[in-house]
Amino acid sequence: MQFNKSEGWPDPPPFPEETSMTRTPRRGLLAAVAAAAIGVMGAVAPAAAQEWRGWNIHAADYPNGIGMDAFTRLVAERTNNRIRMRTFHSAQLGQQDEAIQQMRLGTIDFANFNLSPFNNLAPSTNVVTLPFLFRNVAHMQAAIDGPAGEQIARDLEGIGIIALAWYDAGARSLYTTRPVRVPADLRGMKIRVQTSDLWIDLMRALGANPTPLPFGEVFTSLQSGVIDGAENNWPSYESTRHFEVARFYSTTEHSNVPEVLAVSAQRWRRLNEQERTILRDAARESAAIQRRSWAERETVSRQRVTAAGVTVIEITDRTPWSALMEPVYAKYAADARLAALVAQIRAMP
Ligand code: GTR
Repeated sequence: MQFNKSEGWPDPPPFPEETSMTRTPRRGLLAAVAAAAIGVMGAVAPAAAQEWRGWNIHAADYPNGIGMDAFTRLVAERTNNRIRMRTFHSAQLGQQDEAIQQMRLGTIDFANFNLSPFNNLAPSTNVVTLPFLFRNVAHMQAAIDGPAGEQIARDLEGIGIIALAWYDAGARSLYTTRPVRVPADLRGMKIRVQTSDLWIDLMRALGANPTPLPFGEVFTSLQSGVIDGAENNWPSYESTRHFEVARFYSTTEHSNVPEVLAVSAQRWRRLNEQERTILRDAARESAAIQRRSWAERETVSRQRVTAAGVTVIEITDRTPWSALMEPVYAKYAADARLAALVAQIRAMP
């Protein structure tokens, strides 16, 4: 079953276009007229209602968008529309690194982020990015819902971001314009990575030339030959149509880095305990929805790209790949705290 608005999620309440940052006197007047009209219609719109702006890199029908829409709907319902959130899907508010900065400044109020773009800002996020650390999805979920999540939430709070729940992002694999079966095939190939030192070192350790680029530039960079490949999970490979320009997908499954649903500390500080509980509960419930939707979408995306003629290169023996990762562990899990966390994750049943 797909979780989408047409099957169970009613439309959210109308959301005024302006925010305190964009409002002009004329638009302010229009807003006042609209608010008065709502009042006349008897809808509950208390004067102190807050309007929050949310960032999502993916399209609305991607599992993360479905999770975020569930989150905002639950919060609106449970606060009687006092906290009204609008998610700007498809990176309308900018690319990931800018969005992180905006969230720290409080001009974006909530967002779903992959944890890799935090690698250089929040040290413990490096641990869950580490290659070949998790045995499977259940192992990753146990770590992020447990000890890894606790430390990452603390580190993120230190940079002004409050983690509420963790979303799935599956396993990331390589996709390229030429077949890649063994690490030696990557020699001389320019592979896009997220903006993170760990990712640069990881790709270098595999023998490729790492090229950090925003997600939104990958398609044209593949098309124009600026890069020879990238790496991501099935749903991102499919939804971005990268599969049309990089026709080989090698199932390296080298990283299972999860994602966070988070709120700006600037907003969080001004919430009371009851509101915080509402947000935390809604976020956790949205994560359950996102994870179910994720599992379904992985299968669907794989089917779609296979039907479109992509060559899937099954990597059954990952030892030659993981054997090259020692320098990455030596550099990014060297610190005592992070090394202890890696050991704790490895020891998990
Ligand atoms: C996706 C992830 C995005 C973004 C993207 C990327 O899997 O959901 O948030 O991090 O990968 O590679 O930039």
